[in-house]
Amino acid sequence: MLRAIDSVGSDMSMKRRSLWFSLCLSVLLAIAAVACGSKENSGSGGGGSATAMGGTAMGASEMGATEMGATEMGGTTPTKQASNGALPDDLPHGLVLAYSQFEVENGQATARPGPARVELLSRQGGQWVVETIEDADSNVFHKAMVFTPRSGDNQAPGILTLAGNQAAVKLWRRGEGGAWSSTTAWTEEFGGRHNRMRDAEIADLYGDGKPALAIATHDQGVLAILRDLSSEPVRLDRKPDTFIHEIEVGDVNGDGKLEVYATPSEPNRAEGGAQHGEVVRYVPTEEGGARTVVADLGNRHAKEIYVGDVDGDGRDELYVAVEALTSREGGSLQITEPVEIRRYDADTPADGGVVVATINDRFTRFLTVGDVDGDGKKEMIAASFRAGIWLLRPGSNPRGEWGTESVDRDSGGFEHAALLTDLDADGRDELYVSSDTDGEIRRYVWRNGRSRREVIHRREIPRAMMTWNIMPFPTEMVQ
Ligand SMILES: [Ca+2]
Ligand SMILES: [Ca+2]
Ligand SMILES: [Ca+2]
Ligand SMILES: [Ca+2]
Repeated sequence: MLRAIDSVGSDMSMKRRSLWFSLCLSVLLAIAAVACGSKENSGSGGGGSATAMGGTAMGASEMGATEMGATEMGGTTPTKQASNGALPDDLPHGLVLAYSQFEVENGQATARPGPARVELLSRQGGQWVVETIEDADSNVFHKAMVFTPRSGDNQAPGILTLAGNQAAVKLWRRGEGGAWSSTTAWTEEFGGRHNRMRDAEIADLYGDGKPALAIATHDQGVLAILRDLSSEPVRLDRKPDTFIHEIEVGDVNGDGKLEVYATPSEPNRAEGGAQHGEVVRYVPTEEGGARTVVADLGNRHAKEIYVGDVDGDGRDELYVAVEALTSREGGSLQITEPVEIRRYDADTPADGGVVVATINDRFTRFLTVGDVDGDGKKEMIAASFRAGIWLLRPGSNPRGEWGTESVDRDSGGFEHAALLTDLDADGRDELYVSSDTDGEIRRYVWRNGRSRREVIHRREIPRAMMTWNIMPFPTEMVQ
Protein backbone atom coordinates (compact mmCIF):
# COMPACT_ATOMS: atom_id res chain seq x y z
CA MET A 1 0.00 0.00 0.00
CA LEU A 2 1.37 3.33 -1.00
CA ARG A 3 0.49 6.89 -0.33
CA ALA A 4 -2.21 5.97 2.12
CA ILE A 5 -3.18 8.93 4.21
CA ASP A 6 -3.93 7.67 7.65
CA SER A 7 -6.99 8.83 9.38
CA VAL A 8 -5.41 8.94 12.73
CA GLY A 9 -7.35 7.61 15.59
CA SER A 10 -6.79 5.09 18.28
CA ASP A 11 -3.54 3.75 16.86
CA MET A 12 -1.77 6.85 17.94
CA SER A 13 -1.42 8.29 21.33
CA MET A 14 0.27 11.34 22.69
CA LYS A 15 1.15 11.72 26.29
CA ARG A 16 2.72 14.68 27.86
CA ARG A 17 4.62 12.52 30.26
CA SER A 18 5.21 13.80 33.67
CA LEU A 19 6.77 10.52 34.80
CA TRP A 20 7.39 11.90 38.22
CA PHE A 21 9.68 9.17 39.33
CA SER A 22 12.15 9.36 36.49
CA LEU A 23 11.90 13.09 36.00
CA CYS A 24 12.47 13.82 39.65
CA LEU A 25 15.56 11.67 39.55
CA SER A 26 16.79 13.38 36.42
CA VAL A 27 16.14 16.81 37.82
CA LEU A 28 17.90 15.99 41.06
CA LEU A 29 20.88 14.70 39.15
CA ALA A 30 20.87 17.72 36.90
CA ILE A 31 20.71 20.07 39.86
CA ALA A 32 23.57 18.20 41.48
CA ALA A 33 25.63 18.50 38.30
CA VAL A 34 24.89 22.20 37.84
CA ALA A 35 25.63 22.95 41.45
CA CYS A 36 29.20 21.80 40.96
CA GLY A 37 30.06 24.53 38.53
CA SER A 38 28.99 28.06 37.84
CA LYS A 39 25.73 27.91 36.00
CA GLU A 40 26.47 29.83 32.90
CA ASN A 41 24.95 29.60 29.55
CA SER A 42 27.74 28.81 27.19
CA GLY A 43 28.30 30.78 24.11
CA SER A 44 26.60 33.98 23.16
CA GLY A 45 28.15 33.47 19.78
CA GLY A 46 26.00 30.49 18.98
CA GLY A 47 28.28 28.34 16.98
CA GLY A 48 27.95 24.64 16.95
CA SER A 49 30.33 22.31 15.32
CA ALA A 50 30.06 21.35 11.74
CA THR A 51 30.49 17.77 12.74
CA ALA A 52 27.60 15.70 14.03
CA MET A 53 26.64 12.27 13.03
CA GLY A 54 26.64 10.80 9.61
CA GLY A 55 26.84 14.34 8.50
CA THR A 56 28.65 14.20 5.25
CA ALA A 57 25.74 13.86 3.02
CA MET A 58 24.60 17.35 2.39
CA GLY A 59 24.15 20.88 3.47
CA ALA A 60 21.76 19.86 6.18
CA SER A 61 19.98 23.16 6.34
CA GLU A 62 18.98 23.18 2.70
CA MET A 63 17.75 19.65 2.91
CA GLY A 64 15.56 20.27 5.88
CA ALA A 65 17.40 17.36 7.30
CA THR A 66 18.27 16.67 10.84
CA GLU A 67 21.96 16.50 10.91
CA MET A 68 23.00 19.33 13.07
CA GLY A 69 25.70 21.11 11.20
CA ALA A 70 26.68 24.58 12.27
CA THR A 71 24.24 26.31 9.98
CA GLU A 72 21.27 24.46 11.28
CA MET A 73 22.22 25.10 14.88
CA GLY A 74 21.77 28.76 14.19
CA GLY A 75 25.44 29.75 14.27
CA THR A 76 27.83 30.59 11.52
CA THR A 77 31.23 30.55 13.11
CA PRO A 78 32.24 27.95 15.62
CA THR A 79 32.97 29.64 18.90
CA LYS A 80 36.17 29.02 20.77
CA GLN A 81 34.61 30.41 23.88
CA ALA A 82 35.31 28.22 26.87
CA SER A 83 32.44 26.78 28.81
CA ASN A 84 32.37 24.50 31.80
CA GLY A 85 30.00 22.06 30.15
CA ALA A 86 27.28 22.62 32.75
CA LEU A 87 23.80 21.87 31.53
CA PRO A 88 21.81 25.02 30.65
CA ASP A 89 18.19 25.35 31.79
CA ASP A 90 17.00 25.47 28.20
CA LEU A 91 18.43 23.89 25.08
CA PRO A 92 17.45 24.84 21.52
CA HIS A 93 17.60 21.17 20.49
CA GLY A 94 16.62 17.96 22.18
CA LEU A 95 16.88 14.26 21.42
CA VAL A 96 14.40 12.10 19.55
CA LEU A 97 14.75 8.48 20.64
CA ALA A 98 13.36 5.46 18.77
CA TYR A 99 12.36 2.40 20.81
CA SER A 100 10.82 -1.00 20.91
CA GLN A 101 9.06 -1.73 24.20
CA PHE A 102 7.79 -4.78 26.04
CA GLU A 103 4.78 -5.25 28.25
CA VAL A 104 5.43 -5.17 31.97
CA GLU A 105 3.86 -7.70 34.32
CA ASN A 106 4.39 -7.70 38.09
CA GLY A 107 7.18 -5.20 37.69
CA GLN A 108 9.05 -7.36 35.17
CA ALA A 109 9.45 -6.89 31.43
CA THR A 110 7.89 -9.70 29.39
CA ALA A 111 8.75 -10.83 25.86
CA ARG A 112 5.43 -9.45 24.56
CA PRO A 113 6.10 -6.40 22.41
CA GLY A 114 4.13 -3.22 22.90
CA PRO A 115 3.51 -0.42 20.40
CA ALA A 116 6.42 1.19 18.59
CA ARG A 117 7.51 4.20 20.62
CA VAL A 118 9.26 7.51 20.13
CA GLU A 119 10.32 9.81 22.93
CA LEU A 120 11.12 13.48 22.36
CA LEU A 121 13.41 14.51 25.19
CA SER A 122 13.91 18.26 25.50
CA ARG A 123 15.39 20.59 28.10
CA GLN A 124 12.92 23.33 29.06
CA GLY A 125 12.91 25.55 32.12
CA GLY A 126 15.53 23.54 33.95
CA GLN A 127 13.83 20.19 33.39
CA TRP A 128 14.05 17.40 30.87
CA VAL A 129 10.58 17.05 29.39
CA VAL A 130 9.48 13.87 27.62
CA GLU A 131 6.81 13.74 24.97
CA THR A 132 5.77 10.38 23.53
CA ILE A 133 4.42 9.09 20.23
CA GLU A 134 3.22 5.49 20.10
CA ASP A 135 2.04 3.49 17.10
CA ALA A 136 0.20 0.21 17.66
CA ASP A 137 0.47 -0.65 13.94
CA SER A 138 4.12 -1.64 14.55
CA ASN A 139 6.22 -3.02 17.39
CA VAL A 140 9.45 -1.11 16.78
CA PHE A 141 10.62 2.25 15.58
CA HIS A 142 14.18 1.71 14.37
CA LYS A 143 14.77 5.37 13.68
CA ALA A 144 13.00 8.70 14.11
CA MET A 145 14.31 11.98 12.71
CA VAL A 146 13.24 15.42 11.60
CA PHE A 147 12.20 15.59 7.98
CA THR A 148 10.98 18.59 6.03
CA PRO A 149 9.21 17.71 2.78
CA ARG A 150 10.01 19.84 -0.26
CA SER A 151 6.92 18.79 -2.16
CA GLY A 152 3.23 18.45 -1.37
CA ASP A 153 0.85 20.80 0.41
CA ASN A 154 2.31 20.66 3.90
CA GLN A 155 6.02 21.47 3.94
CA ALA A 156 6.29 21.93 7.69
CA PRO A 157 8.91 19.78 9.39
CA GLY A 158 7.72 16.55 10.96
CA ILE A 159 9.14 13.50 12.70
CA LEU A 160 9.82 10.73 10.18
CA THR A 161 9.64 7.20 11.60
CA LEU A 162 11.01 3.91 10.25
CA ALA A 163 8.97 1.06 11.73
CA GLY A 164 9.06 -2.72 11.79
CA ASN A 165 6.44 -5.39 11.78
CA GLN A 166 4.60 -3.80 10.15
CA ALA A 167 7.08 -2.03 7.91
CA ALA A 168 6.10 1.61 7.56
CA VAL A 169 7.59 4.99 6.80
CA LYS A 170 5.43 7.69 8.38
CA LEU A 171 5.66 11.42 8.94
CA TRP A 172 4.24 12.71 12.24
CA ARG A 173 3.17 16.24 12.97
CA ARG A 174 1.94 17.83 16.16
CA GLY A 175 -1.41 19.52 15.85
CA GLU A 176 -3.36 21.97 17.96
CA GLY A 177 -3.44 20.82 21.55
CA GLY A 178 -0.33 18.73 21.10
CA ALA A 179 -1.84 15.62 19.48
CA TRP A 180 0.44 13.86 16.99
CA SER A 181 -0.94 12.45 13.75
CA SER A 182 0.76 10.72 10.87
CA THR A 183 0.67 10.23 7.15
CA THR A 184 2.10 7.03 5.68
CA ALA A 185 4.60 7.39 2.87
CA TRP A 186 5.36 3.70 2.35
CA THR A 187 4.27 0.40 3.84
CA GLU A 188 4.91 -3.03 2.36
CA GLU A 189 5.02 -6.77 2.95
CA PHE A 190 8.24 -7.90 1.32
CA GLY A 191 7.33 -11.59 1.08
CA GLY A 192 9.61 -13.03 3.77
CA ARG A 193 9.15 -13.62 7.48
CA HIS A 194 9.95 -10.10 8.64
CA ASN A 195 8.74 -6.76 7.35
CA ARG A 196 10.86 -3.98 8.76
CA MET A 197 12.03 -0.55 7.71
CA ARG A 198 15.45 -0.66 9.33
CA ASP A 199 17.35 2.52 8.51
CA ALA A 200 17.23 5.58 6.30
CA GLU A 201 19.31 8.60 5.44
CA ILE A 202 18.10 11.90 4.03
CA ALA A 203 20.18 13.43 1.23
CA ASP A 204 19.99 15.24 -2.08
CA LEU A 205 20.69 12.02 -3.96
CA TYR A 206 19.74 13.31 -7.40
CA GLY A 207 21.34 16.74 -7.22
CA ASP A 208 17.99 18.47 -7.64
CA GLY A 209 18.08 20.25 -4.30
CA LYS A 210 15.36 18.04 -2.84
CA PRO A 211 15.72 15.62 0.05
CA ALA A 212 15.35 11.96 -0.93
CA LEU A 213 15.29 9.01 1.44
CA ALA A 214 17.52 5.95 0.97
CA ILE A 215 15.90 3.12 2.97
CA ALA A 216 17.17 -0.28 4.19
CA THR A 217 14.74 -3.10 5.00
CA HIS A 218 14.41 -6.70 6.28
CA ASP A 219 14.36 -9.51 5.23
CA GLN A 220 14.27 -9.66 1.46
CA GLY A 221 17.21 -7.35 0.91
CA VAL A 222 15.12 -4.51 -0.46
CA LEU A 223 16.93 -1.19 -0.74
CA ALA A 224 14.70 1.59 -1.97
CA ILE A 225 14.73 5.32 -2.49
CA LEU A 226 11.76 7.57 -1.86
CA ARG A 227 12.32 10.72 -3.90
CA ASP A 228 9.61 12.36 -1.86
CA LEU A 229 6.94 11.17 0.52
CA SER A 230 4.26 10.93 -2.17
CA SER A 231 6.28 9.06 -4.78
CA GLU A 232 6.57 5.32 -5.43
CA PRO A 233 9.71 3.76 -3.95
CA VAL A 234 12.47 3.12 -6.47
CA ARG A 235 13.89 -0.33 -5.68
CA LEU A 236 17.61 -0.59 -6.29
CA ASP A 237 18.04 -4.09 -4.88
CA ARG A 238 16.30 -7.23 -3.67
CA LYS A 239 17.66 -10.58 -2.43
CA PRO A 240 15.89 -13.30 -0.40
CA ASP A 241 16.85 -13.91 3.25
CA THR A 242 18.95 -10.78 3.36
CA PHE A 243 18.91 -8.16 6.09
CA ILE A 244 20.11 -4.63 5.43
CA HIS A 245 20.87 -2.90 8.71
CA GLU A 246 22.33 0.41 7.78
CA ILE A 247 22.48 3.13 5.15
CA GLU A 248 25.13 5.80 4.91
CA VAL A 249 25.51 8.50 2.28
CA GLY A 250 28.65 10.32 1.20
CA ASP A 251 31.04 11.21 -1.59
CA VAL A 252 33.97 8.86 -1.09
CA ASN A 253 35.31 9.15 -4.66
CA GLY A 254 35.20 12.94 -4.56
CA ASP A 255 33.32 13.48 -7.84
CA GLY A 256 30.76 15.76 -6.19
CA LYS A 257 27.96 13.21 -6.44
CA LEU A 258 26.61 11.29 -3.47
CA GLU A 259 26.77 7.53 -3.17
CA VAL A 260 24.55 5.33 -1.02
CA TYR A 261 26.23 2.66 1.14
CA ALA A 262 24.39 -0.33 2.65
CA THR A 263 25.19 -3.43 4.71
CA PRO A 264 23.46 -6.57 3.39
CA SER A 265 24.14 -9.71 5.43
CA GLU A 266 22.88 -13.22 5.95
CA PRO A 267 20.43 -13.77 8.83
CA ASN A 268 21.90 -14.00 12.34
CA ARG A 269 22.84 -17.43 13.62
CA ALA A 270 22.35 -18.19 17.30
CA GLU A 271 25.25 -20.62 17.29
CA GLY A 272 27.69 -17.95 16.13
CA GLY A 273 30.27 -18.82 13.49
CA ALA A 274 30.55 -17.49 9.98
CA GLN A 275 27.98 -15.03 8.69
CA HIS A 276 28.76 -13.47 5.33
CA GLY A 277 28.29 -9.77 4.83
CA GLU A 278 29.23 -6.97 2.48
CA VAL A 279 29.13 -3.24 2.14
CA VAL A 280 27.66 -2.25 -1.20
CA ARG A 281 27.56 1.10 -2.95
CA TYR A 282 24.84 2.42 -5.23
CA VAL A 283 25.13 5.55 -7.32
CA PRO A 284 21.56 6.80 -7.81
CA THR A 285 20.67 8.08 -11.26
CA GLU A 286 17.39 8.77 -13.03
CA GLU A 287 17.70 5.29 -14.55
CA GLY A 288 18.37 3.38 -11.32
CA GLY A 289 21.58 2.87 -9.40
CA ALA A 290 24.60 0.73 -10.24
CA ARG A 291 25.66 -1.65 -7.44
CA THR A 292 29.28 -2.27 -6.48
CA VAL A 293 30.65 -4.35 -3.61
CA VAL A 294 33.09 -2.05 -1.83
CA ALA A 295 33.79 -4.28 1.18
CA ASP A 296 33.62 -8.07 1.04
CA LEU A 297 33.74 -9.20 4.65
CA GLY A 298 34.22 -12.90 3.85
CA ASN A 299 32.99 -15.03 6.73
CA ARG A 300 32.19 -11.93 8.79
CA HIS A 301 29.60 -9.19 8.51
CA ALA A 302 28.76 -5.69 9.71
CA LYS A 303 25.58 -3.98 10.83
CA GLU A 304 27.19 -0.59 11.40
CA ILE A 305 29.08 1.69 9.02
CA TYR A 306 30.01 5.34 8.97
CA VAL A 307 30.77 7.50 5.94
CA GLY A 308 32.35 10.89 6.46
CA ASP A 309 35.55 12.90 6.45
CA VAL A 310 36.88 11.95 9.86
CA ASP A 311 40.55 12.70 9.14
CA GLY A 312 39.79 16.17 7.78
CA ASP A 313 41.49 15.86 4.37
CA GLY A 314 38.35 16.99 2.55
CA ARG A 315 37.39 13.54 1.29
CA ASP A 316 34.88 11.10 2.83
CA GLU A 317 35.94 7.65 3.97
CA LEU A 318 33.95 4.51 4.75
CA TYR A 319 34.32 2.89 8.17
CA VAL A 320 32.95 -0.58 8.80
CA ALA A 321 32.39 -2.04 12.30
CA VAL A 322 33.02 -5.69 11.45
CA GLU A 323 31.40 -7.98 14.01
CA ALA A 324 33.51 -10.52 15.88
CA LEU A 325 34.04 -14.05 14.68
CA THR A 326 32.69 -16.32 17.39
CA SER A 327 32.46 -20.02 18.13
CA ARG A 328 30.43 -21.91 20.66
CA GLU A 329 32.51 -23.88 23.10
CA GLY A 330 30.88 -25.78 25.92
CA GLY A 331 27.71 -23.73 25.74
CA SER A 332 29.34 -20.31 25.83
CA LEU A 333 30.12 -18.06 22.91
CA GLN A 334 33.85 -17.42 22.50
CA ILE A 335 35.34 -14.51 20.56
CA THR A 336 37.76 -15.90 17.99
CA GLU A 337 38.43 -12.56 16.25
CA PRO A 338 37.38 -9.30 17.95
CA VAL A 339 35.38 -6.43 16.47
CA GLU A 340 37.41 -4.55 13.87
CA ILE A 341 36.86 -0.98 12.71
CA ARG A 342 38.08 -1.05 9.10
CA ARG A 343 38.70 1.93 6.86
CA TYR A 344 38.06 1.99 3.11
CA ASP A 345 38.98 4.83 0.77
CA ALA A 346 37.84 5.16 -2.84
CA ASP A 347 40.81 3.11 -4.09
CA THR A 348 40.72 0.41 -1.38
CA PRO A 349 39.99 -3.05 -2.81
CA ALA A 350 36.91 -4.83 -1.40
CA ASP A 351 39.13 -7.29 0.48
CA GLY A 352 41.64 -4.68 1.57
CA GLY A 353 40.17 -2.57 4.38
CA VAL A 354 42.67 -1.18 6.89
CA VAL A 355 42.01 -2.08 10.53
CA VAL A 356 42.24 1.22 12.44
CA ALA A 357 40.99 -0.15 15.76
CA THR A 358 39.87 -3.37 17.43
CA ILE A 359 37.40 -3.77 20.29
CA ASN A 360 37.30 -6.95 22.32
CA ASP A 361 33.59 -7.58 22.10
CA ARG A 362 31.08 -9.49 19.98
CA PHE A 363 29.74 -6.46 18.16
CA THR A 364 29.68 -2.66 17.99
CA ARG A 365 26.53 -1.22 16.47
CA PHE A 366 27.05 2.50 16.86
CA LEU A 367 29.77 4.70 15.42
CA THR A 368 29.28 8.44 15.82
CA VAL A 369 31.68 11.22 14.86
CA GLY A 370 32.19 14.72 16.20
CA ASP A 371 34.61 17.07 17.92
CA VAL A 372 34.41 16.44 21.65
CA ASP A 373 37.16 18.87 22.66
CA GLY A 374 36.57 21.73 20.22
CA ASP A 375 40.04 21.56 18.62
CA GLY A 376 38.58 21.37 15.12
CA LYS A 377 39.66 17.74 14.68
CA LYS A 378 37.14 14.95 14.72
CA GLU A 379 36.97 11.98 17.00
CA MET A 380 34.96 8.77 16.58
CA ILE A 381 32.96 7.16 19.34
CA ALA A 382 32.33 3.41 19.14
CA ALA A 383 29.57 2.13 21.43
CA SER A 384 30.07 -1.56 21.95
CA PHE A 385 27.66 -4.26 23.15
CA ARG A 386 29.34 -5.11 26.47
CA ALA A 387 32.80 -3.54 26.31
CA GLY A 388 31.54 0.00 26.91
CA ILE A 389 32.20 3.24 25.03
CA TRP A 390 35.48 3.89 23.18
CA LEU A 391 37.00 7.11 21.85
CA LEU A 392 38.98 6.58 18.65
CA ARG A 393 41.32 9.27 17.29
CA PRO A 394 43.09 9.26 13.93
CA GLY A 395 46.85 9.33 14.44
CA SER A 396 49.47 11.08 12.31
CA ASN A 397 48.74 8.42 9.69
CA PRO A 398 44.94 8.13 9.62
CA ARG A 399 45.31 5.05 7.38
CA GLY A 400 47.15 3.27 10.16
CA GLU A 401 46.26 2.38 13.72
CA TRP A 402 44.26 4.97 15.64
CA GLY A 403 44.46 5.95 19.28
CA THR A 404 41.89 4.07 21.37
CA GLU A 405 40.80 4.98 24.87
CA SER A 406 37.96 3.85 27.08
CA VAL A 407 35.33 6.48 27.86
CA ASP A 408 33.08 4.34 30.08
CA ARG A 409 33.10 0.60 30.64
CA ASP A 410 29.90 0.89 32.68
CA SER A 411 27.62 1.41 29.70
CA GLY A 412 26.08 -1.13 27.38
CA GLY A 413 23.20 -2.48 25.40
CA PHE A 414 22.39 -4.61 22.40
CA GLU A 415 22.31 -1.60 20.11
CA HIS A 416 23.88 0.86 22.57
CA ALA A 417 22.61 3.87 20.63
CA ALA A 418 24.96 6.87 20.76
CA LEU A 419 25.12 10.33 19.22
CA LEU A 420 27.71 13.08 19.17
CA THR A 421 25.96 16.41 18.70
CA ASP A 422 26.26 19.96 20.01
CA LEU A 423 22.89 20.55 21.65
CA ASP A 424 24.21 23.38 23.83
CA ALA A 425 25.90 25.11 20.86
CA ASP A 426 29.26 25.75 22.59
CA GLY A 427 31.34 24.48 19.67
CA ARG A 428 32.02 21.08 21.21
CA ASP A 429 29.96 17.97 20.67
CA GLU A 430 28.50 16.23 23.68
CA LEU A 431 27.99 12.50 23.63
CA TYR A 432 24.51 11.16 24.31
CA VAL A 433 24.25 7.44 24.97
CA SER A 434 21.36 5.15 25.80
CA SER A 435 22.70 2.52 28.17
CA ASP A 436 19.85 0.04 27.88
CA THR A 437 21.55 -2.21 30.42
CA ASP A 438 20.87 0.52 32.98
CA GLY A 439 17.76 2.11 31.47
CA GLU A 440 19.52 5.47 31.38
CA ILE A 441 20.11 8.22 28.82
CA ARG A 442 23.47 9.78 29.64
CA ARG A 443 25.29 12.91 28.57
CA TYR A 444 29.08 13.13 28.43
CA VAL A 445 31.11 16.33 28.11
CA TRP A 446 34.89 16.56 27.77
CA ARG A 447 36.86 19.06 29.82
CA ASN A 448 40.66 19.09 30.16
CA GLY A 449 40.91 15.85 28.25
CA ARG A 450 38.54 13.92 30.46
CA SER A 451 34.91 13.00 29.98
CA ARG A 452 32.27 13.69 32.59
CA ARG A 453 29.01 11.77 32.70
CA GLU A 454 25.56 12.73 33.90
CA VAL A 455 22.22 10.96 33.68
CA ILE A 456 19.55 12.99 31.93
CA HIS A 457 16.72 10.45 31.84
CA ARG A 458 16.02 7.19 33.61
CA ARG A 459 13.31 4.58 33.28
CA GLU A 460 12.13 2.31 36.08
CA ILE A 461 12.41 -1.03 34.28
CA PRO A 462 15.46 -1.02 32.00
CA ARG A 463 14.56 -4.21 30.15
CA ALA A 464 11.12 -2.94 29.19
CA MET A 465 12.59 -0.84 26.38
CA MET A 466 15.31 -1.06 23.79
CA THR A 467 16.77 2.05 22.17
CA TRP A 468 17.42 1.79 18.45
CA ASN A 469 18.45 5.31 17.54
CA ILE A 470 19.05 8.84 18.80
CA MET A 471 18.78 11.98 16.68
CA PRO A 472 18.55 15.70 17.45
CA PHE A 473 15.40 17.76 16.95
CA PRO A 474 14.49 21.44 17.48
CA THR A 475 12.86 21.96 20.86
CA GLU A 476 10.34 24.34 19.28
CA MET A 477 8.63 21.31 17.72
CA VAL A 478 7.25 20.46 21.16
CA GLN A 479 6.64 23.94 22.53
CA1 LIG B 1 30.73 10.44 -5.53
CA1 LIG C 1 39.04 12.13 4.66
CA1 LIG D 1 38.62 17.06 18.54
CA1 LIG E 1 28.47 21.37 23.17
